[in-house]
Amino acid sequence: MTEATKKHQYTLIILKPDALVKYLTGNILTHLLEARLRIVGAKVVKVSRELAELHYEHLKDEPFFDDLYEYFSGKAYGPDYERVLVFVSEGVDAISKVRRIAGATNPLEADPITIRGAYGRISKKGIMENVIHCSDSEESAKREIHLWFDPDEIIEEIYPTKTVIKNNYEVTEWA
Ligand code: IDP
Ligand code: MG
Repeated sequence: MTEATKKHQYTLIILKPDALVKYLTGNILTHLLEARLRIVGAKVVKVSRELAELHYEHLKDEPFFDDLYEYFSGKAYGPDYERVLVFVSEGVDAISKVRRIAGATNPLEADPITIRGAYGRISKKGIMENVIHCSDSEESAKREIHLWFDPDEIIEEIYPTKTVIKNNYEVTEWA
């Protein structure tokens, strides 16, 4: 890729509950270091059904969505793992770099050197437990970052914001 076509991008990365169950956080972050990205936001989130339906809006009417939610929320693993670790990362060609390191959606088809190929599996219910989510385009990165983060949880102003008054306090929201 030439200098001219390289693009500075943001991407949303989620370490799904199976990453936490298997204590893979360190390993996965080490893989991601290869992309030379800077983390500009990070937090632990308990995923509600509403958030899952918004995040996976393209899948919410699929027959497997209930099982996908059980997995993605961590309910499948018990209360200690009902959480995900969410990051916003920034860097040159961040979206395609992270997608490449993450690997194909189906862990059985993913290259074994990718995160999903190395650590993913298909559950007994047929859910692709593939350890990591990463945005697949600039449009979805923007949508997902707006969904998961408030502007003041990100260290830089990466998208336009506005200030509103709520209960007599000034609050910064996405514009
Ligand atoms: P992606 O995560 O590679 O972007 P999507 O098609 O957006 O793939 O699907 C979101 C997630 O839903 C996948 O990562 C996987 O965990 C699960 N998933 C998607 N399609 C299927 C399916 O056909 N069967 C079981 N699980 C699926
Ligand atoms: Mg996707």
